[in-house]
Amino acid sequence: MLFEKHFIQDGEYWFMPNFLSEDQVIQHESLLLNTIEWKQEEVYVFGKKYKEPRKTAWYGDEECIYSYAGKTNHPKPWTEALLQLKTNIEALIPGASFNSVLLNQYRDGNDKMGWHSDNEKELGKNPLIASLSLGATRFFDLKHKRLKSLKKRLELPAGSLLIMCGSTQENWLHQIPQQKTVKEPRINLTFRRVI
Ligand SMILES: O=C(O)CCC(=O)C(=O)O
Repeated sequence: MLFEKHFIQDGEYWFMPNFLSEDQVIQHESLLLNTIEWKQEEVYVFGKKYKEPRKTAWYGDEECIYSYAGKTNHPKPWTEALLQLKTNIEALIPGASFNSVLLNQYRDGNDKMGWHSDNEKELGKNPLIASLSLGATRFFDLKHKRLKSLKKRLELPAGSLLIMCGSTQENWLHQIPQQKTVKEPRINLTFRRVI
């Protein structure tokens, strides 16, 4: 299995459309939907409380405390299935070693994730983020932080693996936009190394 490597201005991403087979996708999707402790978290934006427009969960090594959207998160311990996925992804990327995974569940096309970069200080400089998609295909948008005309729209189908690396988080934002026509759920797992 090989990655398609894409070198973009001030960044880099790698893509593998078929990291998981169709059977593996179905197995993992139903297992994760049913066994992960999903929560719809509340966040404060300019002092106002909102429910996040998706469900999330955080799993990993015990010491991986991670601040996200102004909150400190303690991970749940790895499940067998998550550990297996982590090991299989690490085997494809020389030097990769993840100690945590953030899971997002987009219940349908109304759920979304706004523009952001994974640039929290706990991830260090130039983090490598491995993002596995299951369920509905959704758009994944990228835009350069300074060069406003630089934008990209990818589609992330079930079973695909996207790696963001190099200085992508420093220079680019990404989002999962709403897609009202999508009626099925999507699950995304981003494997990370928290320092
Ligand atoms: O759902 C996705 O593909 C993106 C997830 C994401 O951007 C994140 O977890 O930071």
